[in-house]
Order: sequence, then structure tokens, then C-alpha cells
Amino acid sequence: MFNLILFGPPGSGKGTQSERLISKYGLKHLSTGDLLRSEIAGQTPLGLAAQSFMDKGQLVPDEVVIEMISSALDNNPQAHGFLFDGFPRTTAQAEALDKLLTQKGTSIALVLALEVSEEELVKRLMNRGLTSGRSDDTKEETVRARYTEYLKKTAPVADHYSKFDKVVYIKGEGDVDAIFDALCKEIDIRDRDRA
Ligand code: B4P
Repeated sequence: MFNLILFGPPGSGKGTQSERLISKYGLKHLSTGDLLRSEIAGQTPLGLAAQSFMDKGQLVPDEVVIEMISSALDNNPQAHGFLFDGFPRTTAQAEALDKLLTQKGTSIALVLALEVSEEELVKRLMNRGLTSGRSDDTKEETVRARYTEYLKKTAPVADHYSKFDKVVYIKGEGDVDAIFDALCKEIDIRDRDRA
């Protein structure tokens, strides 16, 4: 099993690159953002509770997302590996994920961290907000709040995995194809070393 975390601030291109990576490597894509938006669309109690946090640019409580990921892992026993996109976003989520994977006899092989400047992130998300219909992309204040939340709560997740020498930083600005190639290069090195 090859399990990968695609890490980075909101708007760094995790969703964009994930789509390409899952198709090249046959990984099961687990995006907590997508899972939460699907709960919101279904007007479930979980979705309604999550929406109030997301609309303010805040993270949804750990127990909610950990439970969602735990069920997703259980529901995909046939997967050859997982690509975690937008998860873990706190150290508590990272520790919970490590535990869940250990129980399944596997672990995180690699964390690919996309680096993008704050101004570029704001520009991308405001731009996406023109067409996405996402309430968290429309106000600059909310977009900046998401970035602040990232610095405070999510950036430490990279420190957690750095302790195990699993983090590789990739420049996330520029041509989407060039960024994809840089990500693939790192995956191929690790995959070759495992073989
Ligand atoms: P997410 O759905 O995870 O998404 P994101 O951070 O907004 O964006 P991503 O990095 O995937 O960017 P994308 O490729 O789309 O989170 C949304 C919210 O859900 C969070 O704020 C939080 O409230 C909640 N949530 C999710 N997971 C959670 C968790 N684990 N714990 C707690 N709360 C959680 O790219 C953005 C834009 O940039 C797109 O328009 C794209 O076309 C463009 N773009 C991409 N690459 C580009 C490039 N190289 N150049 C120019 N533009 C580019």
C-alpha cells in the first residue's frame, strides 16, 4: 500500500493535483473538503453543523473529520493506497490517522507539501469564487481567515511528519503540468526505493 498526503494551504492546488495523481497512480482519493461539501449538499446533520464553521473560514472540529475518514478507510478495503487531500489539518488529526493506518498494518509513505505565497492563494480562491458557488471563496475576509487558520493549526502537521523524514516541499506556483511532474518525481523515487 502506498499512502500519500497532499499538503498545503487553502488554494495551493491540492484538489487540482489530486485528480491527476489518482488517475496516474490508481490511489483512492479521500478529500475531507469534498466529503464535507457532499454532506452539506445532502443537508445531513453533520453537513449542517460543518457549514457554519466552513462559512467562517474555520476548521470543522477534529472528531467530525476523523470519524468521516475512519468510515472512508473501512469502506475501501480493496484500495491499493490512499491519497489524503486536505487531511490531516491538525496535529490531532495526524495522530488519529497514524493510529488508524497502523491498525490496518500500513502507514503514510510520503507528505508532499505545496508552497504558495499568501497573495497568490487569495487571488486564486477569489477567482474560483466567481464560478464555484462556494461561500468560503467569495469574501476576501473569509479567504484570509482560512489562511490564518492554516498557519496556526495546520502548518504544525508538516512538523509532525518531518520528525519521521516524510515531508518533501514542492513549489506550487507556476505551470500546473510542471508542478504535477515535480510531484510525480518524488513519488517515483519513494516507490522505487520501496520496490
Ligand atoms: P478544501 O476543500 O480542502 O479545499 P481548499 O483548501 O479550498 O483548496 P485546494 O488546495 O484543494 O485548492 P484547489 O486545487 O481547489 O477545504 C475547504 C474547507 O473545508 C476548509 O476551509 C475547512 O473549513 C473544511 N475542511 C476540509 N478538510 C478539513 C479537515 N481535515 N479538518 C477541518 N476542516 C476541514 O485550487 C484552488 C484554485 O487554484 C482553483 O481555482 C484552481 O484552478 C487554481 N489553481 C490550482 N493550481 C494552480 C496553479 N498552479 N496556478 C494557478 N491556479 C491554480
